[in-house]
Amino acid sequence: MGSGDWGLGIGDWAQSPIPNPQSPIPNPQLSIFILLKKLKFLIINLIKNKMKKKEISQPISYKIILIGNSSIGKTSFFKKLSTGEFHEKNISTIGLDMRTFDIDIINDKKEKKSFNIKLFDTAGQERFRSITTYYYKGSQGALLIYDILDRSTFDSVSWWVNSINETLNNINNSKCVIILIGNKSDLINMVDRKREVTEEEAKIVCEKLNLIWGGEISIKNIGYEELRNLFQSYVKQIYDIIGEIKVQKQKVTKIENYRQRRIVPKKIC
Ligand SMILES: Nc1nc2c(ncn2[C@@H]2O[C@H](COP(=O)(O)OP(=O)(O)OP(=O)(O)O)[C@@H](O)[C@H]2O)c(=O)[nH]1
Ligand SMILES: [Mg+2]
Repeated sequence: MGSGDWGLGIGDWAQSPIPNPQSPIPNPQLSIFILLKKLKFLIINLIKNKMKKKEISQPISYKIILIGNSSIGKTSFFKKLSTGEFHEKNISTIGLDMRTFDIDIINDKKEKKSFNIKLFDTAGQERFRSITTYYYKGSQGALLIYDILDRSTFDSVSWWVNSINETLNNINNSKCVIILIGNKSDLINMVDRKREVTEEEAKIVCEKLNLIWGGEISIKNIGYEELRNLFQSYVKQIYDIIGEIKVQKQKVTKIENYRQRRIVPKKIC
Protein backbone atom coordinates (compact mmCIF):
# COMPACT_ATOMS: atom_id res chain seq x y z
CA MET A 1 0.00 0.00 0.00
CA GLY A 2 1.46 3.40 -0.98
CA SER A 3 2.15 6.00 1.68
CA GLY A 4 -0.62 8.28 0.47
CA ASP A 5 -3.02 5.40 -0.05
CA TRP A 6 -5.62 5.03 2.65
CA GLY A 7 -7.44 2.23 0.75
CA LEU A 8 -9.67 -0.13 2.64
CA GLY A 9 -8.99 -3.76 2.18
CA ILE A 10 -9.97 -5.76 5.26
CA GLY A 11 -13.17 -7.13 6.68
CA ASP A 12 -16.35 -5.06 6.55
CA TRP A 13 -14.42 -1.86 5.87
CA ALA A 14 -13.77 -3.11 2.38
CA GLN A 15 -17.49 -2.64 1.74
CA SER A 16 -17.63 0.82 3.36
CA PRO A 17 -18.25 3.83 1.16
CA ILE A 18 -15.22 5.99 0.34
CA PRO A 19 -15.43 9.01 2.68
CA ASN A 20 -16.17 12.31 1.03
CA PRO A 21 -14.19 15.11 2.77
CA GLN A 22 -17.10 17.54 2.07
CA SER A 23 -19.73 15.43 3.85
CA PRO A 24 -19.61 14.33 7.53
CA ILE A 25 -17.95 10.91 8.06
CA PRO A 26 -20.71 8.47 8.88
CA ASN A 27 -18.66 5.78 10.64
CA PRO A 28 -16.73 6.88 13.80
CA GLN A 29 -14.59 3.70 13.76
CA LEU A 30 -13.57 4.47 10.21
CA SER A 31 -12.63 8.08 11.04
CA ILE A 32 -10.35 6.92 13.90
CA PHE A 33 -8.78 4.38 11.59
CA ILE A 34 -8.13 7.06 8.96
CA LEU A 35 -6.73 9.45 11.54
CA LEU A 36 -4.37 6.80 12.91
CA LYS A 37 -3.16 5.97 9.40
CA LYS A 38 -2.63 9.66 8.68
CA LEU A 39 -0.69 10.06 11.92
CA LYS A 40 1.47 7.03 11.17
CA PHE A 41 2.21 8.41 7.71
CA LEU A 42 3.17 11.81 9.14
CA ILE A 43 5.46 10.31 11.81
CA ILE A 44 7.23 8.06 9.29
CA ASN A 45 7.79 11.02 6.95
CA LEU A 46 9.06 13.17 9.82
CA ILE A 47 11.61 10.51 10.83
CA LYS A 48 12.69 10.00 7.21
CA ASN A 49 13.21 13.74 6.69
CA LYS A 50 15.18 14.04 9.91
CA MET A 51 17.46 11.19 8.88
CA LYS A 52 17.94 12.73 5.43
CA LYS A 53 18.79 16.13 6.92
CA LYS A 54 21.30 14.52 9.30
CA GLU A 55 22.96 12.73 6.37
CA ILE A 56 23.28 15.97 4.40
CA SER A 57 24.52 18.14 7.29
CA GLN A 58 27.14 15.64 8.49
CA PRO A 59 30.51 16.97 7.26
CA ILE A 60 32.95 14.67 5.52
CA SER A 61 36.04 14.16 7.69
CA TYR A 62 39.48 13.92 6.13
CA LYS A 63 42.93 13.75 7.59
CA ILE A 64 45.55 15.46 5.42
CA ILE A 65 49.28 15.50 6.15
CA LEU A 66 51.97 17.94 5.04
CA ILE A 67 55.13 16.03 4.18
CA GLY A 68 58.50 16.55 2.51
CA ASN A 69 62.11 17.30 3.42
CA SER A 70 63.10 19.83 6.05
CA SER A 71 62.94 23.58 5.21
CA ILE A 72 60.72 23.23 2.14
CA GLY A 73 57.87 25.24 3.66
CA LYS A 74 55.43 22.82 5.35
CA THR A 75 55.04 24.90 8.48
CA SER A 76 54.88 28.07 6.39
CA PHE A 77 51.97 26.55 4.44
CA PHE A 78 50.28 25.39 7.66
CA LYS A 79 50.69 28.79 9.36
CA LYS A 80 49.62 30.91 6.40
CA LEU A 81 46.55 28.75 5.89
CA SER A 82 45.68 29.07 9.58
CA THR A 83 46.50 32.69 10.33
CA GLY A 84 47.60 34.33 7.09
CA GLU A 85 51.05 34.97 8.57
CA PHE A 86 54.43 34.18 7.03
CA HIS A 87 57.70 34.07 8.97
CA GLU A 88 61.14 34.43 7.41
CA LYS A 89 62.76 32.85 10.45
CA ASN A 90 63.53 29.15 10.07
CA ILE A 91 62.18 27.22 13.04
CA SER A 92 62.33 23.51 12.32
CA THR A 93 59.35 21.45 13.49
CA ILE A 94 59.84 18.60 15.90
CA GLY A 95 57.06 16.06 16.28
CA LEU A 96 53.98 17.53 14.66
CA ASP A 97 51.19 20.07 14.86
CA MET A 98 47.50 19.78 13.95
CA ARG A 99 44.66 22.15 13.11
CA THR A 100 41.10 21.66 11.93
CA PHE A 101 39.55 23.47 9.00
CA ASP A 102 35.86 23.57 8.07
CA ILE A 103 35.44 23.87 4.33
CA ASP A 104 32.38 24.02 2.07
CA ILE A 105 32.70 22.99 -1.55
CA ILE A 106 30.09 23.25 -4.29
CA ASN A 107 30.44 20.24 -6.58
CA ASP A 108 29.69 19.96 -10.31
CA LYS A 109 26.04 19.11 -9.57
CA LYS A 110 25.77 22.40 -7.61
CA GLU A 111 25.47 20.47 -4.32
CA LYS A 112 27.16 21.82 -1.21
CA LYS A 113 29.58 19.44 0.51
CA SER A 114 30.92 20.26 3.94
CA PHE A 115 34.30 19.01 5.05
CA ASN A 116 36.02 18.83 8.40
CA ILE A 117 39.73 18.66 7.63
CA LYS A 118 42.39 17.75 10.15
CA LEU A 119 45.63 19.11 8.73
CA PHE A 120 48.89 17.78 10.23
CA ASP A 121 52.17 19.62 9.93
CA THR A 122 54.95 17.05 10.23
CA ALA A 123 58.70 17.25 10.79
CA GLY A 124 60.87 16.86 7.72
CA GLN A 125 64.18 16.26 9.49
CA GLU A 126 65.46 12.72 9.10
CA ARG A 127 65.73 12.13 12.83
CA PHE A 128 61.95 12.59 13.17
CA ARG A 129 60.95 10.36 10.26
CA SER A 130 59.70 7.51 12.47
CA ILE A 131 57.32 9.90 14.26
CA THR A 132 56.20 11.39 10.96
CA THR A 133 55.47 8.03 9.33
CA TYR A 134 53.67 6.88 12.50
CA TYR A 135 51.12 9.65 11.97
CA TYR A 136 50.43 8.71 8.34
CA LYS A 137 47.78 6.27 9.59
CA GLY A 138 44.24 7.23 8.61
CA SER A 139 45.26 9.93 6.11
CA GLN A 140 43.18 10.43 3.01
CA GLY A 141 45.49 13.04 1.54
CA ALA A 142 49.13 14.10 1.61
CA LEU A 143 50.51 17.43 0.41
CA LEU A 144 54.06 16.54 -0.60
CA ILE A 145 56.11 19.73 -0.95
CA TYR A 146 59.58 20.25 -2.42
CA ASP A 147 61.74 23.35 -2.94
CA ILE A 148 62.09 24.17 -6.67
CA LEU A 149 65.54 25.67 -5.96
CA ASP A 150 66.81 22.63 -4.11
CA ARG A 151 67.23 19.50 -6.23
CA SER A 152 67.77 17.22 -3.22
CA THR A 153 64.25 17.95 -1.92
CA PHE A 154 62.81 16.89 -5.29
CA ASP A 155 65.00 13.78 -5.40
CA SER A 156 63.46 12.74 -2.07
CA VAL A 157 59.93 12.77 -3.52
CA SER A 158 60.06 9.06 -4.43
CA TRP A 159 61.19 8.23 -0.87
CA TRP A 160 58.16 10.06 0.57
CA VAL A 161 55.80 8.44 -1.91
CA ASN A 162 57.18 4.98 -1.10
CA SER A 163 56.84 5.59 2.61
CA ILE A 164 53.17 6.58 2.13
CA ASN A 165 52.47 3.62 -0.15
CA GLU A 166 54.16 1.17 2.22
CA THR A 167 52.31 2.54 5.24
CA LEU A 168 48.91 3.28 3.73
CA ASN A 169 48.20 2.47 0.14
CA ASN A 170 49.23 -1.17 0.27
CA ILE A 171 47.45 -1.89 3.54
CA ASN A 172 43.77 -2.63 4.25
CA ASN A 173 42.66 -1.07 0.98
CA SER A 174 43.15 2.38 2.49
CA LYS A 175 43.75 5.14 -0.03
CA CYS A 176 45.84 8.27 0.39
CA VAL A 177 45.88 10.77 -2.46
CA ILE A 178 49.27 12.46 -2.83
CA ILE A 179 49.46 16.01 -4.23
CA LEU A 180 52.89 17.26 -5.27
CA ILE A 181 53.62 20.97 -4.78
CA GLY A 182 56.74 22.94 -5.75
CA ASN A 183 57.44 25.83 -3.36
CA LYS A 184 59.52 29.04 -3.21
CA SER A 185 58.75 30.20 -6.75
CA ASP A 186 59.44 33.80 -5.64
CA LEU A 187 63.15 33.01 -5.38
CA ILE A 188 63.71 32.12 -9.04
CA ASN A 189 63.73 35.84 -9.89
CA MET A 190 66.61 36.54 -7.49
CA VAL A 191 69.98 37.13 -9.15
CA ASP A 192 71.91 34.88 -6.82
CA ARG A 193 69.41 31.96 -6.86
CA LYS A 194 68.39 29.60 -9.61
CA ARG A 195 65.72 27.03 -10.26
CA GLU A 196 66.93 23.43 -9.98
CA VAL A 197 63.68 21.64 -10.85
CA THR A 198 61.47 22.45 -13.83
CA GLU A 199 57.70 22.17 -13.83
CA GLU A 200 57.86 19.66 -16.72
CA GLU A 201 60.08 17.33 -14.66
CA ALA A 202 57.67 17.53 -11.76
CA LYS A 203 54.72 16.67 -14.01
CA ILE A 204 56.58 13.64 -15.39
CA VAL A 205 57.25 12.41 -11.85
CA CYS A 206 53.54 12.86 -11.06
CA GLU A 207 52.60 10.63 -13.97
CA LYS A 208 55.23 8.06 -13.07
CA LEU A 209 54.38 7.87 -9.39
CA ASN A 210 50.64 8.41 -9.73
CA LEU A 211 50.57 11.78 -7.97
CA ILE A 212 48.40 14.82 -8.56
CA TRP A 213 50.22 17.91 -9.72
CA GLY A 214 49.38 20.70 -7.29
CA GLY A 215 51.40 23.38 -9.09
CA GLU A 216 54.27 25.71 -8.18
CA ILE A 217 53.62 28.26 -5.47
CA SER A 218 55.31 30.83 -3.30
CA ILE A 219 53.96 30.44 0.20
CA LYS A 220 55.71 33.70 0.98
CA ASN A 221 53.87 35.72 -1.67
CA ILE A 222 50.56 33.92 -1.99
CA GLY A 223 47.61 35.75 -0.44
CA TYR A 224 45.68 34.27 2.48
CA GLU A 225 42.46 33.91 0.45
CA GLU A 226 44.34 32.55 -2.54
CA LEU A 227 45.97 29.87 -0.38
CA ARG A 228 42.63 28.94 1.17
CA ASN A 229 41.12 28.57 -2.32
CA LEU A 230 44.07 26.47 -3.40
CA PHE A 231 43.69 24.25 -0.34
CA GLN A 232 39.99 23.90 -1.12
CA SER A 233 40.84 22.78 -4.64
CA TYR A 234 43.21 20.15 -3.19
CA VAL A 235 40.44 18.88 -0.90
CA LYS A 236 38.08 18.69 -3.87
CA GLN A 237 40.61 16.66 -5.85
CA ILE A 238 41.01 14.25 -2.94
CA TYR A 239 37.23 14.00 -2.66
CA ASP A 240 36.90 13.33 -6.39
CA ILE A 241 39.16 10.30 -5.97
CA ILE A 242 38.14 8.79 -2.66
CA GLY A 243 34.69 10.23 -2.02
CA GLU A 244 32.95 9.94 1.33
CA ILE A 245 34.51 7.72 3.93
CA LYS A 246 34.27 7.23 7.63
CA VAL A 247 37.43 8.37 9.35
CA GLN A 248 38.79 6.67 12.44
CA LYS A 249 39.03 8.90 15.46
CA GLN A 250 42.57 10.16 15.96
CA LYS A 251 44.27 10.10 19.33
CA VAL A 252 44.61 13.86 19.70
CA THR A 253 46.08 13.60 23.19
CA LYS A 254 49.33 12.19 21.81
CA ILE A 255 49.53 14.94 19.21
CA GLU A 256 49.01 17.63 21.83
CA ASN A 257 52.21 16.41 23.51
CA TYR A 258 54.20 17.43 20.49
CA ARG A 259 52.53 20.77 19.83
CA GLN A 260 54.59 23.91 20.13
CA ARG A 261 57.71 21.96 21.07
CA ARG A 262 60.08 23.43 18.56
CA ILE A 263 63.80 24.01 18.29
CA VAL A 264 65.79 26.61 16.46
CA PRO A 265 68.55 24.99 14.37
CA LYS A 266 72.05 26.06 15.35
CA LYS A 267 72.90 27.41 11.92
CA ILE A 268 70.66 28.17 9.00
CA CYS A 269 72.26 28.13 5.59
N1 LIG B 1 61.46 32.87 -0.06
C1 LIG B 1 60.66 31.95 0.44
N2 LIG B 1 60.94 31.37 1.60
C2 LIG B 1 60.08 30.44 2.08
C3 LIG B 1 58.91 30.08 1.41
N3 LIG B 1 58.27 29.14 2.13
C4 LIG B 1 59.00 28.93 3.22
N4 LIG B 1 60.11 29.70 3.22
C5 LIG B 1 61.17 29.77 4.22
O1 LIG B 1 61.79 28.51 4.30
C6 LIG B 1 62.21 28.25 5.63
C7 LIG B 1 61.69 26.91 6.07
O2 LIG B 1 60.28 26.93 6.11
P1 LIG B 1 59.43 25.97 7.04
O3 LIG B 1 58.02 26.20 6.70
O4 LIG B 1 59.80 26.09 8.45
O5 LIG B 1 59.92 24.53 6.53
P2 LIG B 1 59.43 23.09 6.99
O6 LIG B 1 59.18 22.32 5.77
O7 LIG B 1 58.32 23.21 7.95
O8 LIG B 1 60.72 22.50 7.70
P3 LIG B 1 60.78 21.39 8.89
O9 LIG B 1 59.87 21.83 9.96
O10 LIG B 1 62.21 21.36 9.31
O11 LIG B 1 60.37 20.09 8.29
C8 LIG B 1 61.71 29.42 6.48
O12 LIG B 1 62.77 30.31 6.70
C9 LIG B 1 60.64 30.07 5.62
O13 LIG B 1 60.53 31.44 5.86
C10 LIG B 1 58.61 30.73 0.16
O14 LIG B 1 57.62 30.49 -0.52
N5 LIG B 1 59.53 31.64 -0.27
MG1 LIG C 1 58.09 22.72 9.93
